[in-house]
Amino acid sequence: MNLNEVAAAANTVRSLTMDAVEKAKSGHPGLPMGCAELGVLLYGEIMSHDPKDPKWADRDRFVLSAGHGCMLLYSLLHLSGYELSIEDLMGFRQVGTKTPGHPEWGTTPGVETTAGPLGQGLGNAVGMAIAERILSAVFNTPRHTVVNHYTYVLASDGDMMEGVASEAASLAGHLGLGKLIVFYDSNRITIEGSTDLAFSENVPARFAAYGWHTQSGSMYDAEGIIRMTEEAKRASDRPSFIELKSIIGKGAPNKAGTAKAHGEPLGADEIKAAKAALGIPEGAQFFVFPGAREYFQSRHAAWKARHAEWDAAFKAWKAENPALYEKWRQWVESPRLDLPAAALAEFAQGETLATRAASGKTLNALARIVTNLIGGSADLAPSNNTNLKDMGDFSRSNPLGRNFHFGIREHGMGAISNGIAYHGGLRPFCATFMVFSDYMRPAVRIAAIARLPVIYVFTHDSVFVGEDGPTHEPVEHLAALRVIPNTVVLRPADAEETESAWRIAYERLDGPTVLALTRQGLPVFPKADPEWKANIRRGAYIARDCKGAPEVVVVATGSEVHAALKAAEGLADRKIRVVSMISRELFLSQPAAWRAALVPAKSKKVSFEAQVTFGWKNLFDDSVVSVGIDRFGESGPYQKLAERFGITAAALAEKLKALK
Ligand SMILES: Cc1ncc(C[n+]2csc(CCOP(=O)(O)OP(=O)(O)O)c2C)c(N)n1
Ligand SMILES: [Mg+2]
Repeated sequence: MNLNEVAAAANTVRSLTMDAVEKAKSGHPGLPMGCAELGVLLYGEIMSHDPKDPKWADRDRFVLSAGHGCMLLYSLLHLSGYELSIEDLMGFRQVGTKTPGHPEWGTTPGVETTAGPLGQGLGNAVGMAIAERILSAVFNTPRHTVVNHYTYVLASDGDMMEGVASEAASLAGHLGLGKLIVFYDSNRITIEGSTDLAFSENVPARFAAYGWHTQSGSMYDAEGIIRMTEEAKRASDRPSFIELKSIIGKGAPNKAGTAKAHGEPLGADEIKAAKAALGIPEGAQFFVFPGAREYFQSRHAAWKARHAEWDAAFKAWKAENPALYEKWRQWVESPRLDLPAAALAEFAQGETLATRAASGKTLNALARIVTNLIGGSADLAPSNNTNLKDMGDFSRSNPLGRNFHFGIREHGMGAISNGIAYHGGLRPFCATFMVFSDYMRPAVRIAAIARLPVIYVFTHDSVFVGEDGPTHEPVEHLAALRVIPNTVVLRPADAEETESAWRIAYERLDGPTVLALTRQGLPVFPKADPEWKANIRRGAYIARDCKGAPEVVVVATGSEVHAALKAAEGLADRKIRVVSMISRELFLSQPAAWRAALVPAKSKKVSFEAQVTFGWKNLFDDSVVSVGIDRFGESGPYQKLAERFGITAAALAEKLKALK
């Protein structure tokens, strides 16, 4: 390691950051300037990566959890030779560039996560380290190692304060994820000023209590950082936490060490002074110090050699283990299998079971076919019906277990599931009561932004939870989940629809999918549409029809469909069509003519769903009559609640009779 070259590269990060933020007239110079040396060491000395092949399966992962510091990441990706030009850096924070205001997965080569909401990245990294643990156990053989990489994180004070990071770190410690190494940028400054305002705990002691290996040192001691990283690797039975005392905005003569350096351009005068102090020629913009490029260029041969070594090992492994390679192909290279046409689980007409129970059966059948499907619940597996029978528990000692026990940590569970999805090779699902989707919503939102194919099993999907009362009864949650772009919410109406729902969820790779499932039993009903299995994929189908054009179309979802069917049966003299709408998003994505054929413009429209009525007018028009529950629930037997809130066949029939 040539310390002069490292310094030149670090000061180049400072130079590029100051100018990019100044040019954009917005951004966060403090973290990149404060952590420039660590960044250079990570990309130049510590990490095994290949800028020419950013998707190399066995690369080390780097997660910038403090996503606001993304000029650090962009500068390093540029300098180390990823496809990110100096012009790209000049386009920082502009529309349509590869350098958005916070890192976005899929937008910039080499960016491993969408980050910015503090704490999420650390949670993602735990998921990545879990994925590495699993894949290494599945694919490595006594003769060959094809999965062997580290997950590095740079996290800030804000990351340390957020609950999601604590949840994820607690689980990481419990699981002993030895290949997870977190660097803590301990600059003791946040937006409002010193962390003395609100944060005085001993952070390394907290991580030690979680079961992590911890060390402390200086951000500006390059040899110390290398030494501590080696030490962290040696502590292979625990994740590692390295606190690095640092100075926010280091290099800015007046603003360094203050909140002024956090999140705004330094300003012309301060930049001028900083450039003079750093030795940047007067007037130079986006200046790259002599030696900085050379430093990274000198690394390319080593990176290439390491990658070639892996290629050779992989080739030999593949030749010796064709069956294992076939698994690799299905898991890692082309991550979706075509499912057999036959039903994953069979259900008899008239059989009554909760959709969560039907989901449990279907999920188990699916997991036997899709061998990289893994997941679990936040301590509610018996209620969510997510237990994978005879597939073991993932734990410190059993990396092959496919059932995850996330503990009562919904937010951490969401972030970790995202990390597993980012990593690749595995298909994650996770579960809780629908009402607690709020506890993990920020992670669901990022899954949606990054279009991660995470499957959420949210059971107990209405006031029909019953006796547990309003705290446990979701009323606004379907609306709240449906409103997230790129997300598909599926609310199946019986066991057969649940089987279809799992297929739709599994086949969907461009965003998260929610399964909204009942606690209470529902009868399996005969479907009027002989093509229902095809049409349900479009979001809706005709569950019961009338002769000729319908006078009324009742659009019901989930548990309300069978009540709607009963109501329509009792009004046999009326022309009533019942549509089961498993997904509003899928329905809305269909051509207008198809939608109008299902729900004709001339018919009266009634929506029927045991949650808030918000959104149904948007789906059709103002004339829609919405039967729902626009208030919080109550505690009591669910049949009584159904009567109280008017979500019964009888109550609906009265409404239909009264329709003008
Ligand atoms: C969940 C979340 N809340 C709030 C913010 C807004 N925000 C961005 S950075 C920051 C805190 C900055 O302090 P620190 O994390 O120590 O970063 P530093 O200033 O040291 O770069 C805040 C509150 C955010 N990005 N995410
Ligand atoms: Mg800070």
